[in-house]
Amino acid sequence: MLEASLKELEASARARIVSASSAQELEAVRVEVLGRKGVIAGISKQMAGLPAEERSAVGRHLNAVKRALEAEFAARQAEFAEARLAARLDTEWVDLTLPAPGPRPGRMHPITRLQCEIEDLFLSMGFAVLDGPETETEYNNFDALNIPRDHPARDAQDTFWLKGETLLRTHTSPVQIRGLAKLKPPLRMIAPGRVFRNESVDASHEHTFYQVEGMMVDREVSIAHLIYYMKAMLTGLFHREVTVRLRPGYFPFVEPGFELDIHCLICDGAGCPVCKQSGWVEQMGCGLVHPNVLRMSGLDPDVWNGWAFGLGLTRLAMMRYGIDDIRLLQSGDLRFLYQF
Ligand code: FA5
Repeated sequence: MLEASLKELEASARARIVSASSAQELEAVRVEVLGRKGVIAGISKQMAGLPAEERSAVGRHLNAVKRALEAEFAARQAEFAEARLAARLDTEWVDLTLPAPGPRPGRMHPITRLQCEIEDLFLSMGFAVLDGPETETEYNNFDALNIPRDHPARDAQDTFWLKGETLLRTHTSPVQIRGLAKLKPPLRMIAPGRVFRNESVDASHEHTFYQVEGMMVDREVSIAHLIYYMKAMLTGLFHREVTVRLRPGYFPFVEPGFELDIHCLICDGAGCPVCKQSGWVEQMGCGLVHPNVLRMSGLDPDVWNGWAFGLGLTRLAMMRYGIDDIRLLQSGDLRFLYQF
């Protein structure tokens, strides 16, 4: 009796294994047949009532059916796993014959590159490179530079004021004051950095831009030294003769003061939006350090004098790389940046 139902069980289980249409359906059949409370376990329990001789024969048959079905289940499970893998490979594939993309190293921003070159140039001429904070005191940004509170020159640099008597520095000149306090004269220093002005933005004006400050203080410093160093810097940067012109310029911290312009290299002087059709681009202010500035920093202007300049690094980068809109430099546009 049990033998007959074993045969029937084996045949029907095989048929259901073959016809199972999914791994889940197959698993349900396996639990029903081979599980702890399954059909085979049930038959096994019924064997207890059989005479000993018959029990061992049925037992052997039962084990053989169980092993055969286990093998059938395993084979069918493997088929489903393989089909799953094949479906995945159809959608997720990699073309191993494609060339590797290779590392994409970062590159230096044009302003950073120019800044490094200027630092190297001045280091080679014996200058120290100083750093100053972007958040400055009103005293260092204005007062110590001979720009008292009610002085109209404060309005010329639209200031982002912060709490207390602090501000976002409007120029790198406050690092002159820090330099005078830190390095005792004779001294030569430059200070590159970011500055901020509450200005409307156009092709040649940014609210956030870069400058490089430079200063030399010694016993007998003249305008001839200033012109020499400015020319040395511009020739070093442009690797060619750059036409410059000096105009009288007013900065309360220098006397006499000048504006140094360079011939527009974008349009070769013909006129373009960057040079406002004038053929010249203002690059820096410069002059001899005002006696009041030296005095406020504790130096005797009868013993010491010096020159100073403040260069527009962002505008210089535009000239150097032929960039006709200052806004591109801080746009973060990778199409623009990957050109350098
Ligand atoms: C100054 O900032 C003075 N501190 C420079 C100085 C230093 C004079 C030492 C004398 C002695 P000015 O405001 O002109 O000066 O700015 C200097 C340069 O920064 C300009 O020649 C120009 O190249 C650049 N610059 C000024 N405003 C902007 C702006 N909005 N966007 C981009 N560059 C600017």
